[in-house]
Amino acid sequence: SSTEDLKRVVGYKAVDDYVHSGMVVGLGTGSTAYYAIERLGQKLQEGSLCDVVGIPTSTKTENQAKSLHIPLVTLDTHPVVDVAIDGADEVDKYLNLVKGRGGSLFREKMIEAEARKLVVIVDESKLVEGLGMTGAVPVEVTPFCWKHTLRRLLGVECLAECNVSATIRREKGNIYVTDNNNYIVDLFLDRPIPDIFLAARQISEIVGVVEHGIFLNMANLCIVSGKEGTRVIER
Ligand code: DER
Repeated sequence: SSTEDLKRVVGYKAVDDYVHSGMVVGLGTGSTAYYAIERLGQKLQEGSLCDVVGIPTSTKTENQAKSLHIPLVTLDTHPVVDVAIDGADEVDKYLNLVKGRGGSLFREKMIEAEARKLVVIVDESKLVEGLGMTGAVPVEVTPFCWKHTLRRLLGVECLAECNVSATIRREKGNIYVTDNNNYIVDLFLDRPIPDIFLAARQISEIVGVVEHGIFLNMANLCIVSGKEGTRVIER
């Protein structure tokens, strides 16, 4: 089946198996989370779910949820999230993640950090041995002196042997601006991150860094779809 079918299967399964009436649901961002949001809208519309409110992790997700008439709230009024459902760019065997290639990592991490259960939904192409090899490790940075922050990111001590390169993310030639009016620096490594906990800490210590796309010890389970069907990996 096509990759879209694989995304739809896990998106729908996440809602069918983990969202119950009365829940506060963190709504992820990306082409896989898209299907979970679609399914939630469907079930609220048909009445098989009720009294569910969503907390969107991006304006893109907010717009999709609004078009499906999913009632939306924020962490300010609903600080406890019963379940969050989101995609990922990479998932390792401990369910540590790389996220943010879609540009929404800050709000995703803020909302998913409050989730009692984070359900990650991926097609099997996202499963990796070591993090940081299939593409960018995104880092949200302040616009103020972003070149200085980019230079500091190039020098993260524990990534010294990974030959790090870094680019400011652009969209149609202009610097990409996140929902939070920040920029994104994409880090590229030529080998997997040796110590992801140390890397996460050293990246966060750089003052111009707002947040990064390494999500450690956050996912509770991961629903994976592949040619042989779907399976659930628990942490
Ligand atoms: O950018 C993000 O954090 C997205 O959730 C990304 O990690 C997954 O997007 P995809 O489902 O479109 O691959």
